[in-house]
Amino acid sequence: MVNFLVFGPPGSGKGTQSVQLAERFNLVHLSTGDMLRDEIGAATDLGERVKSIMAAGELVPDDIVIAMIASRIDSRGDAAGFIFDGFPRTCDQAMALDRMLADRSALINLMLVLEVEHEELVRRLLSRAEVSGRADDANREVIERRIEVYMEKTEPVAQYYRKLKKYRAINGMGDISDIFERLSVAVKEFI
Ligand code: B4P
Repeated sequence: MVNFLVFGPPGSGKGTQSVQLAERFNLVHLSTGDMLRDEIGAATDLGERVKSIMAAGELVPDDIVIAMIASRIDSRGDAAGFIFDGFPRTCDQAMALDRMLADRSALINLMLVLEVEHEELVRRLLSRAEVSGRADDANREVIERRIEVYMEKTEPVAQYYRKLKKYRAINGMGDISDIFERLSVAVKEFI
């Protein structure tokens, strides 16, 4: 099993690129953002609980996302590997993920970190808001808060994997297809 983290600030292209990487390399794509939005869309108790947290640009509590990921990993025991998109976002999530994988004699092979300039992040998210209807893309204040939360709580996760020598910076500026090729070159080293 080979496992990758696609990492970066909001709007860096994690979701966009993860879908394509999963398809090209026959991996299972797990996005905690998509899972949470599905819960909101289905108006489940969990969805109702996280709706306002996400709309404010804050992180959903660790126990919720860790449980969601654990159940998806369990249900896809046959997978050749996973692309984790938007998870882990805190060091506690990272340690929980490492334990989950270790229990299955697996590990994270590489963290792919998309690097994108601040103004470009804001531009992408504001333009997605026009079509997605996502509450958390809708105004600049919330977008800036999401980037701030990333710097405070999520950026330390990159340092965690850097110490494990699993960190790979990828230029996330430019055409989606060019970025995809850069990511693919890194993934191919492990497949
Ligand atoms: P996510 O769903 O992970 O959303 P995101 O950070 O905004 O990134 P996303 O992957 O969707 O966007 P992308 O950069 O691909 O999280 C949303 C919220 O869920 C979080 O704020 C949090 O509240 C909660 N959450 C999720 N996971 C959590 C966790 N583990 N713990 C706690 N809370 C959690 O793309 C953005 C836009 O840019 C798109 O419109 C795309 O088309 C465009 N784009 C991409 N690449 C481009 C390029 N090269 N050029 C131009 N446009 C590009």
